[in-house]
Amino acid sequence: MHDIPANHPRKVSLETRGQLVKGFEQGIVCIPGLIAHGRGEAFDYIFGEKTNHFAQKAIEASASLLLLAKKPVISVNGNVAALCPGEVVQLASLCGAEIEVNLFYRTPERMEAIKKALFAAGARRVLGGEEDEAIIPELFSERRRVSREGIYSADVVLVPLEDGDRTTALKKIGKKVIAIDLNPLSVTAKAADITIVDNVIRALPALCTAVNQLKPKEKHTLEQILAGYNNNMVLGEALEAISLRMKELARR
Ligand code: PTJ
Repeated sequence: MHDIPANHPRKVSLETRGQLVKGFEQGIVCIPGLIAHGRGEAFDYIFGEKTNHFAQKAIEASASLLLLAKKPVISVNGNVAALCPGEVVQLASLCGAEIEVNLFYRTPERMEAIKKALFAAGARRVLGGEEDEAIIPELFSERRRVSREGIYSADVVLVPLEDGDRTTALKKIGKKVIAIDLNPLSVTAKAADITIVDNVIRALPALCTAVNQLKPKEKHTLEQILAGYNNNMVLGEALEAISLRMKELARR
């Protein structure tokens, strides 16, 4: 990949694309993953490429839920493994979560390449692809195949950057789902218990910070944060932010 000049106005965005292209070359990211990133980028541009107040609220609620969980699991796909493997490992260790590879466009080669990237980032255990996998009912994509020790027996599942149907299926079998999705209109964003409308490259580090800050708090404080959280309201705030930003840009 080309080096991006230090003063290029789109440096971070271009470098992020570069990470995905490298991930594709290493067999981690699939071609549709590159397209999915483009959709995310478009929303991120409108949101001002920053962690907005609605995302921060969701991050705090997510940190509380992860800390209260008995068995939290972080689900990892190709894009997340290419963009933030270190943050996945850090978050898992901070909140005692399992890491599980779960892919929509699943091949044995991609499962292995993603596991390798996570181990290289410091993971000690990565689930996914075991011989005695469990099946999530009413889910017909490859994502239905999950680890018995991971997503299948989890109480809270974090699904950064997801496609539509799995969150609904996970909810039907009693899981609490935290999604990270820049599109506040997506099926996943609407179905999740908590939706962090932010770029994974900012949301995962911010989630690590929030978990660190909330870790010493009493259980009832975390429960109060969760009780005061309303995902529909947060998604509404994200949509309002889009509308305000458009008006602001139109006035310039
Ligand atoms: O690695 P695999 O095989 O599991 O496949 C992964 C993809 C991403 C290809 C698959 O899950 C897919 O097709 O996803 P969708 O339906 O395109 O949905 C991806 C969602 O993530 C969209 O709503 C995007 O706006 C959003 N998104 C893309 N990039 C980011 C993002 N959200 C947060 N941060 C991003 N960097």
